[in-house]
Amino acid sequence: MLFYYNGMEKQFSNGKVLRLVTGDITKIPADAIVNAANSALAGGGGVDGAIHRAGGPSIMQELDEIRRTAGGCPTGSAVATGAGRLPARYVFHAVGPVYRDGKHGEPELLASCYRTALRMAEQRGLESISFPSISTGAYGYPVAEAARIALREVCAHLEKPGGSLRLVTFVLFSKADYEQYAEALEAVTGEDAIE
Ligand code: AR6
Repeated sequence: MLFYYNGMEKQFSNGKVLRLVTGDITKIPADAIVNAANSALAGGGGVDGAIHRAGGPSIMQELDEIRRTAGGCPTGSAVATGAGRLPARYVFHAVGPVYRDGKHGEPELLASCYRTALRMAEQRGLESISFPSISTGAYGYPVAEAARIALREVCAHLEKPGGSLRLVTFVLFSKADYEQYAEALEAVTGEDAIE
């Protein structure tokens, strides 16, 4: 069932909730905040820059250590750090694909980012996680396509019984992105209804 308020919410029959809001992901409390990082884990602009600025230097210090031991993070995967001063326990730094033409594995790599972050949250017994729109800024992924992929993964996860996650929030940075996600949520929910 879809509910509309200062944002949009889908409630699953098992009580879990998917929420779409506009805003700054660094300001919204969640057990885990997902970052749209790069495979060098080197920091950057966009949401990555905002997370490091708001969270403080401890996040980059932890990433330095991960870089030293693991060398970085492959596209489609994610690594976890603490959240510094952010209103969260963890930051999951997910590496989305750079969009070329959609025929270079981009959909699967993007889906894999969301799946990996959801799995990392469940492994830690977390109840809430917030995502930005991974890959749709500097990495150029068309928002409408990315939204469908992201929402399919999250809906498939939340539909399952069990698990610790009760709330997944997409924090969209612009009204235009929010509208694309809202439209995609209607479409993905429609796909569910047909099955
Ligand atoms: N809260 C929520 N969303 C935000 C925020 C914020 N504070 N700031 C930006 N966005 P991008 P990518 C949105 O470019 O495409 C970085 O340099 C933004 O409007 O941050 O995955 C990394 O280091 C867009 O909708 O991430 C990588 O090198 C979305 O977040 C590269 O960019 C994602 O845009 C990753 O590119």
